Amino acid sequence: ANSSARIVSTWDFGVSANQAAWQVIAKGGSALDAVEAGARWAESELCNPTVGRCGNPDRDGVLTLDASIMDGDGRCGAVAALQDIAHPVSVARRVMERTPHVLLVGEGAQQFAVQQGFPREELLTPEAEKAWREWLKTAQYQPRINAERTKVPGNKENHDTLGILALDAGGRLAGACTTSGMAWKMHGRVGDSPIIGAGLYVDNEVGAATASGVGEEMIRNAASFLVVELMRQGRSPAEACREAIDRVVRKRPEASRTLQVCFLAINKNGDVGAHALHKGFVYAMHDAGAGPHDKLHEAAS
Ligand code: SD4
Repeated sequence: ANSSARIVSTWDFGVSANQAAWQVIAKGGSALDAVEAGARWAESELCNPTVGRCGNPDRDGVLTLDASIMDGDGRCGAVAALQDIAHPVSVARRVMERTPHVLLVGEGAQQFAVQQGFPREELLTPEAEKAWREWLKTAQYQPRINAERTKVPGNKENHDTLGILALDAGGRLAGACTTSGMAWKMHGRVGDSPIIGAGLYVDNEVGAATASGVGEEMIRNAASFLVVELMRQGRSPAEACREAIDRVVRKRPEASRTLQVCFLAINKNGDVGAHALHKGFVYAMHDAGAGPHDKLHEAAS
């Protein structure tokens, strides 16, 4: 693969997602195929409370999944509030490639997935159900910042939404996002991850951005689009992510003290940057460079 090819992913499990994605890039595959492979890894291999199977359910005990995929040429697809389908990112890609639409939700998204041959299966694990029953005792919705994550690598609680961005050997960009959303959300709540421009945005002319954290803030600020547009105006990926965080804070200074928002971006030259509202956001980078290929980086905050 061309030495400029590069993959970045959110959080510590991004290391493994990048490896799955890199196998595609190493064979000369496209950024689009690579990000789908990385997201599929997270949806199936990874058992954590915020992505795919093993995700925590909503406050009614229902596990609903959100995902999106976007190609640098502007094509995109997404699914939201999808139940009982293990690979929302691949359903999102089918929405992009086989429908005239961008976003399918709920029952309609599931119907489409089944028509496309995706099996229906129970994804809620006994552990997630147990965690939900435990939560019901207080039933308080309070997303945690998880600033302690970097001190406990590999910790089971140590995971969140996967956002993955790739630049392939042909200089093309693509991105994907997959999540079970905020634990204990209201039934029907949709986060930023399946909203193009909020949790994910990709433009071959400029770069790509993805987000993790409390999705309402990303939607409010069209945040991933904002990051890409700031790069278009000449900001580096790191500067663009920092300015987008500033925007989040300016809009809701009070709320910003207690919720986490994280941005990760890459430009078309392969420069990577990130910024988070609070400490604790790490991202993984993989490229063809010498030395350790898989490095975790802590974002400034
Ligand atoms: C959401 N952004 O649904 C996702 C959740 C997340 O870290 O990223 N958590 O709002």
